[in-house]
Amino acid sequence: MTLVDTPATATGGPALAQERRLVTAIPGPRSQELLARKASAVAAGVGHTLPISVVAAGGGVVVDADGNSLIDLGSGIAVTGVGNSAPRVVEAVTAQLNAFTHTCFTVAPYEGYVAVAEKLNELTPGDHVKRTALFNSGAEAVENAVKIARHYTKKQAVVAFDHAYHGRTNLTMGLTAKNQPYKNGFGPFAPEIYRAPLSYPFRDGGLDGREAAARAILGIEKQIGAENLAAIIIEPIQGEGGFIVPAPGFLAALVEWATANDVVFIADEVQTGFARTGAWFASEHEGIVPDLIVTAKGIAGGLPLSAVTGRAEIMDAAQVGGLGGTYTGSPLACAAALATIETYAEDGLVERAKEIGSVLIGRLNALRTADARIGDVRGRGAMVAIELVDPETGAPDAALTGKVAKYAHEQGVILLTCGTYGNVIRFLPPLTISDELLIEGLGVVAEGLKQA
Ligand code: PLZ
Repeated sequence: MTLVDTPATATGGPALAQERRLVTAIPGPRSQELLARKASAVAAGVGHTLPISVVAAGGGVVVDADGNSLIDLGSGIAVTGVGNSAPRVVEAVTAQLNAFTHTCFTVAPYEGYVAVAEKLNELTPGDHVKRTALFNSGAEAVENAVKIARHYTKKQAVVAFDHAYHGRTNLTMGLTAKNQPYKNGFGPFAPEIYRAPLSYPFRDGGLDGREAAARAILGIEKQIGAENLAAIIIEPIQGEGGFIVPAPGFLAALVEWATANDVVFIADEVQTGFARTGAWFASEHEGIVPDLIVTAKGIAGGLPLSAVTGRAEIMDAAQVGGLGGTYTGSPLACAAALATIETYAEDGLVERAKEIGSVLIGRLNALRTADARIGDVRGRGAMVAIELVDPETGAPDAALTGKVAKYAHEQGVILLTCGTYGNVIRFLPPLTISDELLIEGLGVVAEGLKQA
């Protein structure tokens, strides 16, 4: 018996034929076989969106074991901005694999980690002196940002926002807003976490950014008190919560208040970071300089890596040995990150994200004009969403959203949904996707809306 029935012998990367190709129904027989094995081997709580067995991916497509080629509008949730198996990443990781695979940076350091820290210190907003610490996952980096902020301020409370998503570990479940499926039955959650109202222009009844910030700040002052508050953590554009872009001025007013009150402002740029929004970091669109910035996902072309970067005096507050972890800043992930960052810069992918954004926003707005079920089109760069509603009442329409997503999956398009009310379709294509594939994918979504 072989351990793997369907070895991933296919070569991925950008050389893969860039086409949507359906040779079986989805799922095809080989994918069904894997899903049956998954059901009997993998814990039921680990779900999947697409019923396929992936063997290769690259450019703007994902290929399954039956030979179907799907248009990728998800990038593995905003991870493969440079595309799957991006050539520079493959080369750098292969070289690192041949040199050494692990020493534990806190036992015996190596250059890759330091070079990634230098790059992040240079690329993130603000020209103050910075330091970086590396971790494995977004949630782990968020936890460490909170640890660092508490240590520096000698305060304990943390404020997160309505619709926030920060992870699935215990502290980050507490920061995450949505009960199902993330929190239900998994408590008790960590203490000293408080929730403030967000700026959500589509559902805020005309509140502008400054007014929404004043509402949040009043609540914080009355219910917590700045003298107890270590940090405010917020996604500059909310991801899982529904691609909510706060009204202009909201983030800047929060930063201003935090700075005046010895509260650390943490930007969670796990989903928005690294060229995704048409800037290196989404904070730049609002002209804010976070004290700490958390990154992951798009940082390393698919290898697990995350980071906290921020003001040297805050980052350096923790005692030696207070930050670390066996695999944090793995040499393989660091090699991948350096190659990934080089790819964004050398291949003009920040600009490409803007172009993808114009294609998406233009076509989705045209759809919206003709279809009142599309209540809102929003986002920046290659991070765009539509919110689906009942045209009469404006109530969220999760059922319609589910139908459109299912249709897209059956037609060979990887399409993700999100939102507190499950009524948002989000577009997160790799920045290496062609306009042709992107437009074809959007066409499938439009057809799904028509048929639903
Ligand atoms: N902060 C803003 O978007 C991860 C979650 C996927 P990890 N979002 C995708 C899922 O269903 O688990 C995310 C994020 C923001 C933190 C995280 C957490 O990052 O790398 O998944 O831990």
